[in-house]
Amino acid sequence: MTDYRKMWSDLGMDLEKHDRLTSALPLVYEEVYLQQKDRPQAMEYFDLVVAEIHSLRIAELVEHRRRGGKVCGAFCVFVPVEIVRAAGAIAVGLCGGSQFWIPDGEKVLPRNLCPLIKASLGARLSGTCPYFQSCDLLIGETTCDGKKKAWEVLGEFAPVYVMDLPQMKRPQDLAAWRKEIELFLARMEELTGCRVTPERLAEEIRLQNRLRRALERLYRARKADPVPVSGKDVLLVTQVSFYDDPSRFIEKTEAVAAEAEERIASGRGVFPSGAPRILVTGTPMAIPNWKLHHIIETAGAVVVCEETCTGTRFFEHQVDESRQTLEEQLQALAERYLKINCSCFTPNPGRIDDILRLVEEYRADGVIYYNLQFCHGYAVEYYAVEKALKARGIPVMKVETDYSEEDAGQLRTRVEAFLEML
Ligand code: BJ8
Repeated sequence: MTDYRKMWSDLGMDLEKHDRLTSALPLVYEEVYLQQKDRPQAMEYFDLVVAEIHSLRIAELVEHRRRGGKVCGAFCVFVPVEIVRAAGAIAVGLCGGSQFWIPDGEKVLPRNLCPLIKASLGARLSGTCPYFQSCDLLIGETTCDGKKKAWEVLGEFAPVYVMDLPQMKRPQDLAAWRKEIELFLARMEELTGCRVTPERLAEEIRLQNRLRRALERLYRARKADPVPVSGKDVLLVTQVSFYDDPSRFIEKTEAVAAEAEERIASGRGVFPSGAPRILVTGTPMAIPNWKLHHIIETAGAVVVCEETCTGTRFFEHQVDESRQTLEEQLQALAERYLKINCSCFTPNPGRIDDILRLVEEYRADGVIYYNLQFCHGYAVEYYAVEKALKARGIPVMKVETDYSEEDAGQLRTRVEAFLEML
């Protein structure tokens, strides 16, 4: 097996601390993933990705940079990856999902802040995330207050560019967002020294649309009863999409989807037919945050859909491929991205419509509202979501948690009680 220590050391990582981070992962993965019964065989690829999460893909990024290419890191599904790639750079997702990074994050951020933000900055400060270390530019965005202010702190440790995302969806907001995407394109061209042509952009738009369709196809399979693939496995696939090479990811995801479709045809499932079906909605779950899904799926229920940014908000809606000129393409990108219903928008009725639609499409028996601690946008929006669900007689439960395992027992008890009343 290749020794990647030199590569990590060249990236300026803290090897001793990194050993501590990675030593825990195989055990957790074994318990959460490998002990599941009858997983699709095509999930083997994703097991390999996790086993080699800090090596194989990083070696590709290192090679890309060795040849003069750039790597950009992002923290939000609003960042138009198509533009990053059309400028010749590689985009990777950097949201932190590990408790390991929290103490380092808390050295520069308040304790009562969303764990996703603390872990993201902690990953950079601790020098234990090779993705962070491989980035030439970090791309922040003005979504929630916590993130927006955290970029100022992060800027002290690495180059950061911030996209100004509007917080409403009026025509003037679309125009402002379109302009912001144009500025972003110029920044990407400046970074890479490559001009973004309509031809290159069209290619990347098609590629990202294919990636979205591959995820959509996999999600569609979850509408069946019995469910052919676990929620945990699909969550992992979605999480990996933020790191992997897009073409390879599409191929591997379609393989899982094809296997799931074969299972549907033969009536085979990973959970018994009639197992309670749960829709999870709320804040994103960055790798290796599998806590809630693991609790739900070891309590006898199955997660059939995630209305989150590591779920449908990431892949729903295509970018219109019929636009020809750069001007038109930027408009198409602005339109597609502004359809994402993040709670940072006010008002945000589209998210409620989405949740109601998805409950029906995926035949969910109940909804679990997943709220990372101190994420105020989603916490406040719970009021409207709960009201809409209750009006239709759909059971809903709110879970507010962080990345630690301290509340796992208590959460399990609450989830089990919720499942019993479905
Ligand atoms: S589009 S959900 S990826 S901002 S959970 S950091 S909102 S305090 S991650 Fe997000 Fe983009 Fe919105 Fe999606 Fe802040 Fe909330 Fe933390 Fe969040």
